[in-house]
Amino acid sequence: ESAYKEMWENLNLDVAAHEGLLEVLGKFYGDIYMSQQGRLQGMEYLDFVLSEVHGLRIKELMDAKAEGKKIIGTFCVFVPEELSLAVEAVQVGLCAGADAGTEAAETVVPRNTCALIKSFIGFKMAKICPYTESCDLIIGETTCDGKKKAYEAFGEMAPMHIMEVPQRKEASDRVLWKSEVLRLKDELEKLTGKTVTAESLKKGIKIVNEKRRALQRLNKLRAAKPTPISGRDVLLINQVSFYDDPIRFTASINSLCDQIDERIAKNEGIVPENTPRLMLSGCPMAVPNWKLPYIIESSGAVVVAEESCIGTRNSRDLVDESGETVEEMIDAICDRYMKIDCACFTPNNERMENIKELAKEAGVDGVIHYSLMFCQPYTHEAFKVEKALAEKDVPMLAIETDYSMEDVEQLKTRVEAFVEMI
Ligand code: BJ8
Repeated sequence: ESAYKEMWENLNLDVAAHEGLLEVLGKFYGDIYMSQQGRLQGMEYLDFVLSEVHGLRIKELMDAKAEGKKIIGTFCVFVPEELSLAVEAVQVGLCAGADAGTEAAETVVPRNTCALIKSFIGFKMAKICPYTESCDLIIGETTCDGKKKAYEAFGEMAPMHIMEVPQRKEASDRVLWKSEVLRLKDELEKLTGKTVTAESLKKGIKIVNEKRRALQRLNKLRAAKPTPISGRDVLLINQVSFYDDPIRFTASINSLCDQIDERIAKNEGIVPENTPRLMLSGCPMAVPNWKLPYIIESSGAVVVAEESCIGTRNSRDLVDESGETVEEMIDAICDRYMKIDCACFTPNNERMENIKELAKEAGVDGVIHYSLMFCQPYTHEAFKVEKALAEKDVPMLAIETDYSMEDVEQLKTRVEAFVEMI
C-alpha cells in the first residue's frame, strides 16, 4: 500500500489506473535507465526525483497549496515561468509523453492528432495525472492548430487561460506578444492576489536564468570527447527541469556538472571515444518518452545534443537582467521569448541557423530529426533541416513516430543502418 494513496484519492485520481501507470513507468525506467553502466553518481538525484514523481513532488505541491500558493500548469515553453515565480506560484510542465487514455481522447479530438496532444487529454480523462489535477490554472497557447483546437475540448475539463502566440516575428507580432504577456500577468495577479513587483520579478528572472545557466553548462560539458554522460540522462534532466523545484534542481545540476568536470579531467567517457555522435532535433520528448533515445543508444551511437523544447530550445537564451522597473523587465522577458524558434513560426529560418551551429558545437556525425506523427509544423521543417545540414555535410535521418511500441523493431533497423553509414 502506498503511503500516498490518500493524497491521490483526495486529488480524485482513478487510483487503480494510476497504480497501473506507475508500475509500467517503473519498469520502463528500470530497463532504460538503471541498466546503464558507469553512470555519474549525481544521477541518483534524478533517479530519486523520478521515483517520487507522483509522490514526494506532489506532496510538495499540496504543501504549497496549503500555504496559499497556486499551481500553474503549462504545455509550452512560451509560458514565462518568471511571472509565475513573481507571484509566488509554482509552475509545472504538463506535456505528457505516454500512451494513456488514448481511446477516451479520441472521443473529443480527431484520430489524426499528435500523440502529445492525445496524451494530455487522455491523462485528464483517465484521471491518472496528479499534476494536472493539482493545477489551479493551466495555460494553453495558440501554437499549432492541434493544440489550439484541443484546448477548446480540454478547457471544458480544466480551468484554462490561453495565450495568443504570434506566428511571425514582425514588429506588430512583438506588440501582440507583449500584450499577451501583460494579460497573463494580470490573470496571475488576479488568481494569486499578489502583485508583480520589481523586486519579485527580478527574483523570478534570476531563478529561471540560473536554471538555464546550469543547463547551458551541462550542454557544454556533455559535448566533450569522449562524451561523459549519456543522451538519455541529459534528456531526463531536461524533462525533470519542468516540474522540479527550480532552485533545488539548479543546485543538483551544478553539482552533477562538477562531477562531469572531474570525469573530463580524467578523460573518461560513458562510451568509447569513437562512438558515433548524434543530435536529436524536432518535437519535444515529454516524460516518459524515452523510446527513440534508447533505440539510438542501443544501436552503437550516443546522443550528444537535443535540439527541442525539452532540450536546448528551452535553455539557449537568457532574460536580460539589467532591467530595474517592472516595465523594463517585462520587455526583457518579451524579447527573450520571441527568440524561441518553434516550427509554428513562419518563416523560421533562425532554427536552421541554430541547428547548424549546435551540430558544429557538439561535433555531431549526424542528426536524427524526430517528428510526432500528424505534427504538421515539424514534419514540414524536416525537409528544410535536412537541406540546411547537407550544406555542412551533416547527414540526417527523418523519423516520424508516436508513443506506441509497435514500430520499435523497424526504427531500430533504420537507426542502425544510419549509424553504420555515418
Ligand atoms: S514552443 S515545439 S513546446 S508549441 S508535436 S503539439 S507542435 S502537433 S509541441 Fe511545442 Fe511550444 Fe513549439 Fe515548443 Fe503541435 Fe507538433 Fe503535437 Fe507539438
